[in-house]
Amino acid sequence: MELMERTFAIIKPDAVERRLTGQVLARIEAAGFTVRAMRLQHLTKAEAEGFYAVHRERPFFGALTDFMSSGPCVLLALEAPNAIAEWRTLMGATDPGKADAGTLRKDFGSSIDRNATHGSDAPETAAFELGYFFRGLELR
Ligand code: FUP
Repeated sequence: MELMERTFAIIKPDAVERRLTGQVLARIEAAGFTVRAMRLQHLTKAEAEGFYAVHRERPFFGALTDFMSSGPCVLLALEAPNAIAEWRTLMGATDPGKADAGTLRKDFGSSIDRNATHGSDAPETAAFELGYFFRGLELR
């Protein structure tokens, strides 16, 4: 049996504002992911800073956390075999200009700092990010 895995995903404020939520969710489900938890949430600046704490020394940290707290996000727990890597493949490269054809960031992202979606990059970050936003009861 294939080993199921969970990852944490965000439909970012740029995509929600442009009313792309439904299209992104359709692509998620068509690709075989099961949505295990989902919530619309307008992050505070402090919540965005906590989420991206690993990037706090980077020059783009202020702009990134301003953007992530600029409007509502859709927060998601996605499940599939090899979900972490599969979700990153479906998203495409961080910079939409470098993302492969058919990826979400290619199709829906505008720039490296408005790139439509987020996904955990490793099992440890998936565990942190899922726990940061979802309670155990929401993730059964
Ligand atoms: P990713 O894992 O693909 O989301 O990319 P990173 O962890 O490298 O970056 C996290 C977020 O920081 C990106 F989604 C967008 C933002 N970012 C910038 O705004 N400028 C940069 O030069 C790099 C990343």
